[in-house]
Parts: sequence; structure tokens; C-alpha cells
Amino acid sequence: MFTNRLPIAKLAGAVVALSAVIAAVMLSINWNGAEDSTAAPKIDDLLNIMIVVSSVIFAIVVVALAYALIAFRAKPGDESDGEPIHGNTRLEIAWTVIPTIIVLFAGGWSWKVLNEIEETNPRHLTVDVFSQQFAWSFAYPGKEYAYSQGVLHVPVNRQIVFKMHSQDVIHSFWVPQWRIKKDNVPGITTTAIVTPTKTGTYQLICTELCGFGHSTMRAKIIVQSESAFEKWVGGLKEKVPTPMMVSVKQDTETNPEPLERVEAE
Ligand SMILES: [Cu+2]
Repeated sequence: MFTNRLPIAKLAGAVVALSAVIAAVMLSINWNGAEDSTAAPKIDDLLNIMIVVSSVIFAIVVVALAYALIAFRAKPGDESDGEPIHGNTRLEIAWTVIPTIIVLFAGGWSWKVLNEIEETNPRHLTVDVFSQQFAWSFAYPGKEYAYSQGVLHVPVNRQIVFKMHSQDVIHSFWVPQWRIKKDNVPGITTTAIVTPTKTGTYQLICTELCGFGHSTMRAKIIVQSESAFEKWVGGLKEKVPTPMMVSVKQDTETNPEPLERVEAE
């Protein structure tokens, strides 16, 4: 048995000090770059909260490990076995209940953030996104399906609902400064909701390995004033090609038809 009690106050002090140092270093790093959508600060705050929680857990592990290495090391020449240790009910309850609370807290906060991000504004603009090996193209339904390839224009400070249709394999829509990333899955329509808050030029990146040309699968995004956007869409000459229009009509909002029904047709 331990003859000395654990120096709880000193260990707790070490955990607090180490957590503070780790959290300060980790929070000082700009992990995700510019915050150019209404969702970005909310997602970054969530990340920062998780960084602080993780720093405390990491500090507890490191302090316990360091203390055990020093305090319980074998004396020179001591070849005997260690004390046999059986369960400790209080400890086991603690290491089950505390992580459960942390995970529920993280899940609850994530839910809140996702709810806020995905709340649709009645004045939103819908844009269809088409992905195929290895290119992006876009349609603006409000404008009789005006169509652009490789370049997406959107107005600033207006909510955009992107409806995504893949023409072949799974692709993924990602704009780092908006923090939004969503898979494009063949046969179903997936939706991403973004309100850009800054004008400028961005890159749309495919983040789902989709074949040999995956790394080149990018598109230019121009966020501009509403009037400049209207002018640009008004000048588009192309209309959506038929195969893409078909995918807009065929894709379902949820899942493909059950297999039996498809076979029966
Ligand atoms: Cu890809």
C-alpha cells in the first residue's frame, strides 16, 4: 500500500499550469485561416473550446505519467514484483462519468452550432452545383438555369443554398475560408448553406479522392456585390446541359428509391 498520500494540491497545480501553457500555444495558432462566412466564427469557437478541453485532458495524462515515473520508480537493486492492485470502484465511476459529460457537452454544442448554420433565410439564393471527374459547374435556377463552368459567382451577405448533384462518383465541396465542406453523392441531392461575408476571390476544392485528376479539381469563386452578381448572371449565355438538368430532376432529397422498386420498373 502507499505509505504517503498523493500530493493532490501540487499535482492539481501542475495540471492547471500545464493546461494553461498548452492551451495558450494551441489557441495562438491560426489553424483555419480567414473567417469569411457567418458560419466560420461559430465553427472556430467550437474548435477553440475543444482545444481547451483537450489541453486539460492532455495535461492530466502527462502530469499523472510524470508523477508515476518519478514517485513509484524501483530502488536500485529492487527485483521484487509490484503490489497487486485490484479494481477501484470510485476511480472507475469517475473515469466513466467525466468523459461522458465531456462528450455530451461537445455533442450538444456541435448540435447548436449546426442548427444555427443550417437555419434557412427566406431571402436565400439557390445555386445548383454539378460535380464530375474532374470539373465543377454551376446553375442559377432563379435565372432560367443560367450555367457557368469552372467559375462560381455569388453575392456577398446573402445566404446561398447549394444543391449538389454528382454526375459520376463522390466528390466533396470545400471552401476553406467559409469552413463549409459537403459531399456530392451520385443519386441524391446534398445541401450546403453558406452566407459569405467578404467580397473577393476564393477557391473551391474537391476534398474527396475521386480519380486521377482529383488534385486538379478546383473552381474559382467570386464573391461580389448583389448588383455586380445580377449583372454577371444576366450576361451568361449558356443554359444547363440536358444530362445535368436530368440529374436535378432525378436526384432525391433523401435517399435513392428502394432497390425492389427500381427493379420492378
Ligand atoms: Cu476529387
